[in-house]
Amino acid sequence: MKNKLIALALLAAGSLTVYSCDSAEKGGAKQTTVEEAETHVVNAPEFNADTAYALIERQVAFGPRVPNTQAHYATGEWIIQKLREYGAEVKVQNFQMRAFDGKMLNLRNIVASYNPQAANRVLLAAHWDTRPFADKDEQDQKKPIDGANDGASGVGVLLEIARTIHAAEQKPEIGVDMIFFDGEDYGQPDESEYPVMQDSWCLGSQYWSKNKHVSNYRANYGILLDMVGAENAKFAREGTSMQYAKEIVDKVWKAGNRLGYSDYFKYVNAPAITDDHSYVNAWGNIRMIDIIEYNMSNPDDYFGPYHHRHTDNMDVISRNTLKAVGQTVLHVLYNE
Ligand code: AHN
Ligand code: ZN
Repeated sequence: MKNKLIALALLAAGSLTVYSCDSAEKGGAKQTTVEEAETHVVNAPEFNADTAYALIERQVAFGPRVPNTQAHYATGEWIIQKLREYGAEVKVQNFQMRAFDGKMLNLRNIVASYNPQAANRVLLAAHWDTRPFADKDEQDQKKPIDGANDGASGVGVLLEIARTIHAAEQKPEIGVDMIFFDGEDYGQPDESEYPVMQDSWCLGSQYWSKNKHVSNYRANYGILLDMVGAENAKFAREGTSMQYAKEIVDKVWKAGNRLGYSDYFKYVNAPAITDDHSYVNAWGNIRMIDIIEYNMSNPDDYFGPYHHRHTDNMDVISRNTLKAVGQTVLHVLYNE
C-alpha cells in the first residue's frame, strides 16, 4: 500500500515536471523509471522446438517406458544423464509401490535443480513413465503404447527448458526445480477384473508429496506439463488447477496470450481431473497447475482421440505446440 502511494506520487511528480518544462530531463527520467517498474517485461531466451522434438523421439526410441522393464530403466538413466549434461543438480528417489494389479513397481522420481540456494523457487513437473496397455484402443489393448504425447512430450519440453537455461548467459532470477514423476500412468482401467483401488494413478507424485527430495522443501508454485505436444492442442483452465491456483493459471495464460499463442491457451473452463498436480496440491501443500490438452470438441472425453491408444505416437507431435508451451513456460520463469 505504502509503495503504491509512493509510486503514484512519483508518477504525478514526473508528469508535472515534464509539463512544466523547467527540468524536463530530470522529470522525464523519473517518469521512465516509474513506467519501467510497472511494465517491464524480460525477454526469455529462445525455446528450440526442433531440439524438444528430438528429445521426444529419443524417448520413444527406447520403447514403451513401462515400470519394471528394461526400456523404462534405460530411459531413467538417460534423463538423469541429460540433466547432468545440462548443468542441473540431480537427486533420484528410488521407491516401490504396489499397483492395482498387485504388481510391485520399481519406480524412480528424478529431481533436477537450478540455483538450489534461492529461496524463491518455481517447480516444473512431468511424468516420464508410459501406460502399460492401450485400454481405450479397439486393437491390441494389452500392448503398451509409445506415449509420444502422454509422457514423452512433457519430459521433452522440460529437458529443452533445462538445456536452454544452461546455455543462456542470463539465468532466471528464481531457483527452478524440475520433477520427473514415475508411475503416473499405471492407473486402474475403467473396466477392471481387479478390486477397486483408490489412488491408483500418479504413484510417483503421491510418493513425492509425502516424501520430498529435501526436507522443508518449498516452491512458490508449480506447473505440470502433461500431453503438451499434439498438433492443434487446446489448453483449458482445468478445474483442479483453478481450485488451488487460479492466480497461476491467470499468470501462465496471460503469458501465453501475450506471446501470441492464443490458439493454444484458451480462456475456457474444463472439468477437474486427477493428475500429478492433484497430489502435489492436496498432499504436498504446493499449489500447482496442469497444462494438459483438453479435447474441446468432445466434452464426453476430456482427452484427445489418441489418448491411451496406439495412435499416441510421433505422428501426433507438432513442433508448433511444443514451441507454444515451452516458450510460455520459459517466459514465466524469466519474469519471476
Ligand atoms: C485420469 O484418467 C483419472 N487421469 C488421467 C491423468 C493422465 C493420464 N494423464 C496422463 N495420463
Ligand atoms: Zn495417460
